[in-house]
Amino acid sequence: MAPDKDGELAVTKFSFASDLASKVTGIMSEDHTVKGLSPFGTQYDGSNLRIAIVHTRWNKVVIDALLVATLRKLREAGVKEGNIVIQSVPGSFELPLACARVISASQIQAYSTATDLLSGANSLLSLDSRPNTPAIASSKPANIPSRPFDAVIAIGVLLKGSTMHISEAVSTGLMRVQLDSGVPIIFGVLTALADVQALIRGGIGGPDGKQGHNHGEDWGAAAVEMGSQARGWAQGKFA
Ligand code: DLZ
Repeated sequence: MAPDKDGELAVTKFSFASDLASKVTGIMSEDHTVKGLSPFGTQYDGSNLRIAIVHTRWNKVVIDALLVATLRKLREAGVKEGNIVIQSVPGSFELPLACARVISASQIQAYSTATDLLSGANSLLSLDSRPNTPAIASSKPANIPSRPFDAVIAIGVLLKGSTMHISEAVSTGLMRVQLDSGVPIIFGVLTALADVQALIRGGIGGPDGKQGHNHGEDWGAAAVEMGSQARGWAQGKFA
């Protein structure tokens, strides 16, 4: 006996659903679609970059894991220890202001270094040839890094539905900071529906504490890529 119309529809629906499910499973098992940043052809050199990380202290266990992976990736890309500045803030809501101020602080540092160098050069020009005079000694620039930050990584973990309004404010705020300052802000703010999801996204989920993908790696790589690109663009160069 031929199946009735509803039966056919049900079978068709079922096979469509199972096809879709297997496609989704297939997609999810491919690393780069779901699990993180797809590798880019260019290998960026971070050895000349200066990068800030601003992280929150809410949900510290996940934050610590994200921070470790971010730092590991920066070091792997050649970013020097002395060129990484880490600052902490209470929660994600504080991230936009902190990132904006941290960028300004690095510009102030760079400006004072340039001024020190200039006044040092001026003093040298006005000096006679006596070596090691106090004026020469004081003309050495203080040990302040001479570059403003090339990129800032903002790291936070927002948990559960009650923080969704914070999440929106933070992403809008961080976007504004990067567009206003011209300094790339790497968006390292996870919004998770439950603790378990946050742990997975910090690569410390599951019973063994090793499940998931640590997004900090992606943020470290993104900071080096965007920092290098933005510096090139500022000089009229394309990679
Ligand atoms: C208030 C609050 C809550 C409920 N949850 C989180 C969170 O899950 N993650 C986070 O980073 N911060 C949270 N905060 C704190 C706010 O971001 C902010 O620090 C305070 O409201 C003080 O401005």
